[in-house]
Amino acid sequence: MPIDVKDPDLKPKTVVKPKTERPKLHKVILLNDDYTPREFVVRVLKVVFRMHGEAAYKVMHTAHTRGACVVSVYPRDVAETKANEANDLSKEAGHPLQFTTEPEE
Ligand code: TYC
Repeated sequence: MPIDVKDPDLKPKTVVKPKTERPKLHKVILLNDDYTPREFVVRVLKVVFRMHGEAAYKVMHTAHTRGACVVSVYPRDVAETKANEANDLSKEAGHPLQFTTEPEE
């Protein structure tokens, strides 16, 4: 006998909704300080966050004038790795420059 696709016994009785939500992206935030040279901030933004000159300068300048600036958003592990990398470079160079991460709303 051929399969009758309209046969109620063959229809799914429950609809399974996938429960997995997309994991939140995390912001990397650049904090201003009074001591780190502007050129160093721009260099870190270029090297660690792969930003081009003008965009890096704008982010640095926004943090400088407003106190902080979102650099970019990434999956949590990438955001934390990049923030740590940037903080390590700053520490090694003897600058107090700080990057933090936080989940997006
Ligand atoms: N405010 C620093 C200075 O005047 C430069 C600076 C900019 C430092 C942005 C940190 O996130 C920063 N030398």
